[in-house]
Amino acid sequence: MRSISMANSIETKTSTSATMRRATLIGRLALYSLTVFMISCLFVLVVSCLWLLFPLSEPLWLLRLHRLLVAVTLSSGFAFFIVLFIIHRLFIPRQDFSFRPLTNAKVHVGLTAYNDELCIGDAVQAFKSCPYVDKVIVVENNSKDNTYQIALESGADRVVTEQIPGYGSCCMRALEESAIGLGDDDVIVLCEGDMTFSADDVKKFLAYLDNCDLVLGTRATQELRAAKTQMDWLINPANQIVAKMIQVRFWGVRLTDVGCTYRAMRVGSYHCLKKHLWVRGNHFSPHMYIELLKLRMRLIEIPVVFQIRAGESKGVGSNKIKAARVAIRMLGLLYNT
Ligand SMILES: Nc1nc2c(ncn2[C@@H]2O[C@H](COP(=O)(O)OP(=O)(O)O)[C@@H](O)[C@H]2O)c(=O)[nH]1
Ligand SMILES: [Mg+2]
Repeated sequence: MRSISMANSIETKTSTSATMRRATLIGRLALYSLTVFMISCLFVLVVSCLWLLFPLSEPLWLLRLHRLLVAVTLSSGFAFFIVLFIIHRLFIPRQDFSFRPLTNAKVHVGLTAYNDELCIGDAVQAFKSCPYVDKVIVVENNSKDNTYQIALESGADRVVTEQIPGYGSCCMRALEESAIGLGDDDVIVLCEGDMTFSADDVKKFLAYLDNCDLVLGTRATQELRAAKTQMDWLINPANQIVAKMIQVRFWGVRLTDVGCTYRAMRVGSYHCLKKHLWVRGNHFSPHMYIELLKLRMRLIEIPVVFQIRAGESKGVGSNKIKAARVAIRMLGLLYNT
């Protein structure tokens, strides 16, 4: 097999900073031109509707505004096409696929928990009985209930209390704690301890880690989702839209979900990434892989099973107001990246 690239674990080492700068500039141009295109399409629609309201008088200002908006729409759409399909292809080197088989890799799972006494015990036991998993570490976020004791009694190898509140704080600590005692070619898995995800999916993550730095779960696959989960009629498509915007910025990667905690990473790649992680809130999930993509590391998204949460949601759940706030923060991250 000729083109198997075993050598380099992390693309950062081979990517020059000039390539990274070019990728940033071209990615931003693509994202901004698409944004202008979408906004101007919306305005063209509004002005066309206004026109219908003034069928006889046809005011001149409306005609001029309409012409201007159509011109902006056409030119931004054209710019988007040129940037993405011509400039990107010409100036950003293609990444060859990579194959670095995981041989006898140890796997540590970090579970997040916050007032999750109803589910953390079952989650720990499920991951402990998974044959691929060596250790299960629970990071609870200063819970007021019995999460700590139940996690310990259920067989967690370690239970740690993270004092700084926030989903992102909990995830960062879970990654850090899971990496303790592991070598660069071992694996850390991040998951929620709320029983929405399945321990049986660990084997899927391990299979794809041969080819990348981070394997990310997606909850967007209907065939793997319980009938009534928090990924409902609005949260699911909204997640997919934000994911596609990220995809435009980092053209080449394929994304369909922005809020899935379940993911697995090579420890060596995590050590390169961790100094770039800082988001403590609910928008940590895309922040982690946006930083990874900025470093031109490899990411593969895979479908995972998604079930109904046991106990009350502390994050977004299916709350539309919270979801809108988190989506705005995620887009804020993306546009400033
Ligand atoms: N929102 C939130 N979640 C936290 C916090 N600390 C830990 N978590 C954990 O992060 C995960 C995500 O929260 P969850 O309630 O499941 O939100 P959902 O997935 O949007 O329903 C769960 O495992 C929580 O227990 C925190 O301070 N805020
Ligand atoms: Mg959850």
